[in-house]
Amino acid sequence: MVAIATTLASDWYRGFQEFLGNEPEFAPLRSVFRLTPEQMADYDTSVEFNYNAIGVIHGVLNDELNIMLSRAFRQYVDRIAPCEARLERDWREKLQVLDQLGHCPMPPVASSVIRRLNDHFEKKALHVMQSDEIWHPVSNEEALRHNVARYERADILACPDVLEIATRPETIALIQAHLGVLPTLINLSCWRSHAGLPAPKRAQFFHFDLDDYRFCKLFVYLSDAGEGAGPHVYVEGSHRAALVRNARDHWPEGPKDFMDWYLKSVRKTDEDVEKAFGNAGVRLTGKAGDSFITNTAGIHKGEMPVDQDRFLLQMEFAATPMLTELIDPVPLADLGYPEGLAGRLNDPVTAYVARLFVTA
Ligand SMILES: O=C(O)CCC(=O)C(=O)O
Repeated sequence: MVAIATTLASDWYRGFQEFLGNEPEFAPLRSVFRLTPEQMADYDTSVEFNYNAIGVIHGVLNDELNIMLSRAFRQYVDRIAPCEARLERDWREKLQVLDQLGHCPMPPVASSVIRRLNDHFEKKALHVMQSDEIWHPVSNEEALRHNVARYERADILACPDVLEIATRPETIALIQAHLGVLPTLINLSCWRSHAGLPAPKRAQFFHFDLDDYRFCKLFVYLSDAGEGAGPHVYVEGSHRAALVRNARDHWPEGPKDFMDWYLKSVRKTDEDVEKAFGNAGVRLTGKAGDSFITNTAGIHKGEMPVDQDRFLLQMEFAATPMLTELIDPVPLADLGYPEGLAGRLNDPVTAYVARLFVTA
């Protein structure tokens, strides 16, 4: 059932490995990407390799390596999915903010669309993670007893508004400019965070993600997310190696202690984050329909709601096809999307972006 998704990923990584082998400009990357194309073509081997390499590259805080890697991804993807960067003039300011701060506001989603999304998901089953680390369907009442309850990928994909929002040309152009490469949509998530629970869990603590070599997330609030409703909190600039190096060099207990804290304590306290970066993040409060992008390689959390539940849609884009779930793309015709969206998803550039989710 997952042969197509894994083949899509394996073919990409094998092709990238061959590309590196043939391009003298990228010879320095060969000591990092040291597998053969055949090894990269084995899905399990490439997953293990990539997760390890992503962590190592994040931890060495090396700008030159990151710049070269971005250039290599761009040149490789330009060959398999040629695409002119089409960032309109009035979006360039957004790009600067996103590059600099690690987050930027996006145009709000219309209230009629937010209503449709709410209506759609109200009829779908929520799932919670049980002690076996597997997501199980539960009643809405039971879901309220869990910090976070999410919807399944098939139910998310069934709502055309989700891919309509994810594949807007100006959004893709902005993300392409930020990541330095035409992105691949690697994840669609939709979840409710519940108020009134005793303690934060998982992503409700500060952390950074290691989801790919370069990646970012598009958020849409499907409910109001005011102060008591668990807004997204982001430490500005913490996606940049320079800021992390600066924090490392000023950490009172020394650079080694900082790196141990930064890399090894998966969930970070507000106090430690403030000690490292001089602040405990900006709180991205908003109304239903408000939308923003964050580069979650920077330090962030979804605060535990205190007095109001929060409902959120999130779409993740990455430089490489790092699968987040072993689920095959669905044939476009099976989804019954409106003609305009289906037409957009048939365009070769959008088809590349969304290929882990929909296929021709
Ligand atoms: O819920 C949020 O606002 C943050 C989610 C998060 O931490 C993540 O996507 O990595």
